[in-house]
Amino acid sequence: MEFSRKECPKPSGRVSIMAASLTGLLLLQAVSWASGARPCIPKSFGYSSVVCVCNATYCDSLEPLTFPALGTFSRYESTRSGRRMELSTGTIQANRTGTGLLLTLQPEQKFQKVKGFGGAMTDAAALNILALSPPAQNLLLKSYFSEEGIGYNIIRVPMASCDFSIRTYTYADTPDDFQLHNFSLPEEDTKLKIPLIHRALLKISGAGNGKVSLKGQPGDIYHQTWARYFVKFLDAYAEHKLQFWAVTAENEPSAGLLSGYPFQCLGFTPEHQRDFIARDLGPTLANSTHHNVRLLMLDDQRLLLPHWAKVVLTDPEAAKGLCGLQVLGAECAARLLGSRDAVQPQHHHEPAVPCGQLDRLEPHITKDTFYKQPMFYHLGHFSKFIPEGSQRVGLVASQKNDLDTVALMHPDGSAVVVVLNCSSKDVPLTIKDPAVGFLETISPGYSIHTYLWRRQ
Ligand SMILES: *[C@@H]1O[C@H](CO)[C@@H](O)[C@H](O)[C@H]1NC(C)=O
Ligand SMILES: *[C@@H]1O[C@H](CO)[C@@H](O)[C@H](O)[C@H]1NC(C)=O
Ligand SMILES: *[C@@H]1O[C@H](CO)[C@@H](O)[C@H](O)[C@H]1NC(C)=O
Ligand SMILES: *[C@@H]1O[C@H](CO)[C@@H](O)[C@H](O)[C@H]1NC(C)=O
Ligand SMILES: CC(=O)N[C@H]1CO[C@H](CO)[C@@H](O)[C@@H]1O
Repeated sequence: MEFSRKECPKPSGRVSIMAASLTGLLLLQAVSWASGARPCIPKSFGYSSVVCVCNATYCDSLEPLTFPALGTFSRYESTRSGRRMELSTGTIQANRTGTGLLLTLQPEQKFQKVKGFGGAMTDAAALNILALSPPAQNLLLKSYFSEEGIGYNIIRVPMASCDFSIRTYTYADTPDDFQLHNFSLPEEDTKLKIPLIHRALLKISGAGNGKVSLKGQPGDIYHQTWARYFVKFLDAYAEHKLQFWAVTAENEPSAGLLSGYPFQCLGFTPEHQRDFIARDLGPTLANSTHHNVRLLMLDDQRLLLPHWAKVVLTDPEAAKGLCGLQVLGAECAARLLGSRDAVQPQHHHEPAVPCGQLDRLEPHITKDTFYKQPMFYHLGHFSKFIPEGSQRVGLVASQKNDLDTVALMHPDGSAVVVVLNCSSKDVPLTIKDPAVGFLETISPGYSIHTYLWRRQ
């Protein structure tokens, strides 16, 4: 039994890396950095992992997604020790050679379909991105939205200010203006977010119609007016040639119910949201030129499910207006450099809220540089390989284990499996696809892998 592992490729190197399986057979062969892909320039801030440093002339990138030949598979690996989505290829075996954990794909067991992956274009994000020089901004947007990056296809846009703004505003600050005559977009939208959204959309291939999803962040007006405010917002963005895929009825409705919650918010109980959707927002949207924009509910923490969904969906009028629900992940994740958050520009505007205080660990700012955190690549292990329309399918483990796994089928029938090992041990592993055979591999300690193969 032998493991062989070389160091991460250096920027200059075009090395091939080999990883040997436990059986001694050479199953995985690393692919050298091809012309399009550029390796991470790692930097450690003394936390468990590293960040990748980008500037105006250099940023690590990936090849556009290509599929391995039938009978072979691609493996993309990121590790705490510093690998970042490194590609290797392996041969699918007719018979199982490994022992230990077996994960069996069950394509007939079908779950949800995926719309996509993305991030939020908040005021703080826009200010930070625009603090970089235009070439560095481009590399940042490419990292997120292009085929050489992690292929995000969804952008969440807060309506008016939110907890990532540097001032508090709505689009209709005139009291008792129930017809919203004074509705207008401030410079945060017209000068910061909208131009950046356009540039991001240019990076997304095939995103000509610019559909984006959005999050709401309310002011304090009556329900009909509040519903009209949604339509006014969609109208205003449409004037800037941005058409939305969906709106959420309210961002984090439960937060507004906590006394002393420090951010701008509007509290909704599930019953209140149900009635607002049924009587106001649903009909108002349906009767507007934006009737094709989907309406999503909840947009809050997962632990509110399934109760929230049950309450709202019991009303047929509310259910009629809704297309789905949205669950938030860790929006305000701790931002220790080299620990978890996605991208950290060195330039830095404080959001108006405590979240911003977590950012202060950065070194001080002079250079036109941004850092891609481990979380960026972690998300990339999903976003780059799981296109819109993919469907989650069954993946059954032969024994109890600590790893997190998920399997999906692309619309064209190719398979994707993501394996996360959050502990220190290297573990041999076999993925069985009844249609093609066995993928023998290893899940190294503190690693995330994406596997990709054709099934026909
Ligand atoms: C940008 O990064 C590259 C790669 O690390 C480096 O060679 C170059 O000197 C950097 N440019 C500036 C202006 O710091
Ligand atoms: C693979 O297994 C089949 C039976 O399942 C057997 O007939 C065949 O000889 C095996 N092939 C190899 C290369 O071991
Ligand atoms: C609101 O709009 C009205 C009519 O368009 C205008 O007269 C008024 O000055 C506006 N008020 C504010 C506060 O912008
Ligand atoms: C739908 O819109 C039209 C014109 O915009 C308006 O006259 C009508 O009252 C609206 N209907 C509802 C149910 O809101
Ligand atoms: C792939 C895999 O089996 N992952 C392992 C990650 O580490 C834990 C702890 O050692 C194992 O239990 C998992 O099985």
